Amino acid sequence: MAVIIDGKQISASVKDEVRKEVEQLNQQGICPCLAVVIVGDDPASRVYVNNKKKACAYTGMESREYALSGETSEEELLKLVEELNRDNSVNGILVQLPLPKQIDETKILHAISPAKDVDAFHPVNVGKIMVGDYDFLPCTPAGCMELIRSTGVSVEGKSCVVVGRSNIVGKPMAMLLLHANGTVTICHSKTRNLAEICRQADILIAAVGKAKMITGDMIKEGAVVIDVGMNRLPNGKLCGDVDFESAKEKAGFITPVPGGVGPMTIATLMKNTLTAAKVQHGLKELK
Ligand code: BQF
Repeated sequence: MAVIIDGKQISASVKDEVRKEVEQLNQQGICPCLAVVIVGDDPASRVYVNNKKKACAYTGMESREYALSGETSEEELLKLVEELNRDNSVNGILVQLPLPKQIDETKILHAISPAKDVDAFHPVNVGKIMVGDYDFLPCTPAGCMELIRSTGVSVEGKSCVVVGRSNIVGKPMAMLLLHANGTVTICHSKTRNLAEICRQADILIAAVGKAKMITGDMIKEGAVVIDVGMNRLPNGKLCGDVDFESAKEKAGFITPVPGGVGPMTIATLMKNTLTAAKVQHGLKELK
C-alpha cells in the first residue's frame, strides 16, 4: 500500500514561506501584485482563477482580476496585456487558458513581458528552463518536483517516465527531472509498449488528460507516482490520469486527485509572483 502524498499540506507550507517573505517586502513598502486575466465563462477556468486569487490573499499579495467577455477580440486582449506590461504596480501577469477560439493563444503568451511571465510560457522563459538557468519555475512541473522531494526518494540516476508531451507540463517536466539527473523517457499517444515502459519507471508522471489510463499493472512495485490529470467524470467527480485504486496497491508513493499536484501548481505560482516583485523592485536580478 502506497503512502499518499499530501499536496494540500505541502502547498500550505510553501505558501507560508512565501507569506513570510511578502511580510518582509511589505515592511519595505512593497506589495506584490498579480494580474489575472480571464476571458469568457468556462466554469473550470473560473474555479482555477478563484483558487489563484485565494492563494494571493493567503500569502498577503494583491490580485487584480480582469474578466473579459467571451467575445473579446485578440486585439482587445493584446491591448490589455500591453497595458499590464507597462503598469508598474503589476508584478505578475497571468492569462488563464484556454482562450476562446477567435484568439491566438501563442500570440497572447508571446506578448506578456518575460519579466512578468509568472506562468513561464513566454519563449524566453521556456528557453531558460531548457538551459537550466531560470527565473520563473514552470508551475505544475515545479510543483511535481516538490512532491517528489517530499518523499525523500532521490531522482538522481533513476528511471523517470513522463507520459504526455504538452508544452505546459510534459516537456518542462522532463527538463526538470533531467536537471535533477534522472534518466528521462517521454511517452505520448504514439508510443508503443506504453505499459512496458511505465513499468520500468521508478518515478512516473502521468500528464495525458485521460481518466484512469495508468493502471496498477503499469506500475513498478514501490514507484513514486505523480498524477497531473484533472478529468471531470460524467458524474461530476474530479479524476486523475491514474487509476488510484489499483495504482496504490503497487506504488510506494502516490498523489491523490484532488489534493495532489493541483495545490502545488498554485503554490509555485505564488513563488513566481514573489520573484517577479523582487525583480521589479531591484531586489533580485534576472538571469
Ligand atoms: C486540487 C488546470 C487543466 C487545464 C488548465 C487545486 C487547482 C486544481 C486542483 C488549480 C489547472 C489545474 C489550473 C486542486 C490551476 C490546477 O485541490 O486538487 C488547485 O486551480 N489548478 C489552471 O489554472 O489551468 C488548468 C488544469
